[in-house]
Amino acid sequence: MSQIFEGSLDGSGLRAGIVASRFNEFIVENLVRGAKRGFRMCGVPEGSVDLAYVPGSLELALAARTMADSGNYDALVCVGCVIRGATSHYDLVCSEAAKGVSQVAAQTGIPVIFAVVTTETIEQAIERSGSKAGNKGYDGALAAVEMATLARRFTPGKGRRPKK
Ligand code: INI
Repeated sequence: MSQIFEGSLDGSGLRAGIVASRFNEFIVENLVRGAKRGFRMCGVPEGSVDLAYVPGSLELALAARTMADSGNYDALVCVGCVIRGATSHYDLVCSEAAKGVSQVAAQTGIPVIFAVVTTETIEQAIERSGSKAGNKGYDGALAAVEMATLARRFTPGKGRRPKK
């Protein structure tokens, strides 16, 4: 019979990193808090969650790459905020940031989650960073744990079933 593989939200034993942009810091700090809460909820101890700051969302990917290459992390979450009303190059920042982060994941094999709030208005950004539309940092942490635990299913000695 074919097999079905799934990750879980049991983050015990995982080492995680949060990469946070300082741009729109008043929003991003709520995403950082959300991401920390998400990891805590999944049983990742506080001491196993590192935090790195970068100037803006365009720098998230490089810092994530450096952290991924260190070999110290099972999963990373990138948090940031891009608001259309506040920038003339909104589309460029969003697409380059997203592309960069997904490339790091693909190139390193480590889950790197894009938890950047991209909105038309400040009000929408507030909604997605802990008020009525949830917290993208929290969601990102859960996605990171699910992806890291999924990866473990394929790692020898950590849950992979031998081929018959
Ligand atoms: N960075 C963001 O994270 N959000 C933004 O809304 C934003 N705007 O408005 O331009 C932004 N720009 C900075 C960019 O990410 C880089 O830090 C900067 O261009 C230096 O490389």
